[in-house]
Amino acid sequence: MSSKQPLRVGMVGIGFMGRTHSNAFRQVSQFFDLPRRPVLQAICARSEGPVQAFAENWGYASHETDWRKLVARDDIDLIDIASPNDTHLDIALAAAAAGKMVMCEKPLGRSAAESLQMVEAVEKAGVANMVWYNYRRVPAVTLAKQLIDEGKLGKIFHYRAKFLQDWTISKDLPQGGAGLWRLDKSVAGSGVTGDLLAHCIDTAMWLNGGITEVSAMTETFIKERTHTLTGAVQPVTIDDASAFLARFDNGSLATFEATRYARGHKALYTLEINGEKASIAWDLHDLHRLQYFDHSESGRTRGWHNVHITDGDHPYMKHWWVPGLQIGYEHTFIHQAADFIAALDGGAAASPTFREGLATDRVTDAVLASAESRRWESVTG
Ligand code: SOE
Repeated sequence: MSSKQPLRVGMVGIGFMGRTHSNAFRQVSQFFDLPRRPVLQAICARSEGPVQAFAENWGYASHETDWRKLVARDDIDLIDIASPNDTHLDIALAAAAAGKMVMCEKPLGRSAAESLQMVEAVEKAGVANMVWYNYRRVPAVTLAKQLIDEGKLGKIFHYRAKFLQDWTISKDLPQGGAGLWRLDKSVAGSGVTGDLLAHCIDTAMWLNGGITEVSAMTETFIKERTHTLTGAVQPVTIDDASAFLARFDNGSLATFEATRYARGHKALYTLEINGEKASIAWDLHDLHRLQYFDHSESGRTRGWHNVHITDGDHPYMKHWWVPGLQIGYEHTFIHQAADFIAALDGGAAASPTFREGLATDRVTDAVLASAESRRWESVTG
């Protein structure tokens, strides 16, 4: 038995994100020395058979089929929301009212208005909270943050980000239901703007500060799809592709693009930052490498460095294997769980908090508003 105080996790959702979060809470104590030890206390999903199977597979002590029962249990400390976006608001409000800590998968709300309610609820209740924007915790991206904060890039001129996928190109793909709720606006809130650009915006504001205004365009390439659950052919109301120009508080300019129609790209998240003294580039398909160009180097050998972010002095890496050996996507969630638990020990709140998740949703709202109005829109709030 561990002498550490348990952190009893009640998770909602058994899809892709239910698995990444469960894996994070299962593994984190083995690799990070933390003040509290997560215990997989209960998993919740609507269907008895699948949730029971998930509980057995991941080692949850119990399961529920109604999230309200989960939230009411007094043997749960933390509610982790890994269910579709239309469930985030109600679960978060109830969890905060019950005095539980709350973690929530991105995007926080389907709109900034929903996210604001969640922020007010957790802040009023004074409970720890965090949004799972996992890409900040790729060691190479965290190193980029350190280099920028140390002033290595100097004044930033440009920020460029893309998140490209190709999984919805077929017109025969239905919309709605398990796995495909991301295509259903009433459930997801938006298409690639909330699903993919939200990642790019979260990382961008973390690395480069607030975004003040945006000018966007979106497109829905396939106009009608069959609904998985009802069989009805219905209009597609999500954005399949979304691109925008932005200005940051610090005066830098940005371009952002996300699509599910970039044939050949499965999850290509890339970013590049150009500063007066140096530039940085990163690519999710090569996630353990950071491309770095330092203009102060001698001109004769100056060039882009391809740095392998696997050494003990790189962010998070001392917790893993030996220098030179890589880690992957799932580790970003483990890092996020570690930072959340470490911050419970009285330190600063682990970032991104719900308030920071709201800031991202304010930008995605402005992007969708600009695509609609065909004008520049200010980011409000
Ligand atoms: C969509 O395909 C998706 O799974 C997003 O929902 C995730 O947030 C992203 O990390 C990968 O792509």
